[in-house]
Amino acid sequence: MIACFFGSKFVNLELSKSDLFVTMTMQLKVPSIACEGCAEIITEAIESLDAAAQVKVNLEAKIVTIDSKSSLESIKEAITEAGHTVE
Ligand SMILES: [Cu+2]
Repeated sequence: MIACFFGSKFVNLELSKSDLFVTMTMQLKVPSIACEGCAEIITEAIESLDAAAQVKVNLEAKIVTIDSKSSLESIKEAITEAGHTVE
C-alpha cells in the first residue's frame, strides 16, 4: 500500500504487483517464421510468460505483434527459447 498527500487530501493507493507494469504493444520481426505451426509455437511461448498477452502473427511479413505487460527482453528470450530467431 502506498500513501500519498495531495495538498490536504489523503489518498490511499493499493497496487497489485501486475498493475505496476503497463501493457505495451511491441512488434518483432521473426524471420524464422515459416508456417502456421511456427506462429502457434511463438504464440504459446509468449502466453506462457503472460497468459493475458495478445499475440498476432503476420505470416507473410514475419512480424509478431504483442500486447503484453512482459518486457521486450523476456519476450525475445521466450521466442529464442522456442527455437526462433528475432531480428
Ligand atoms: Cu512452421
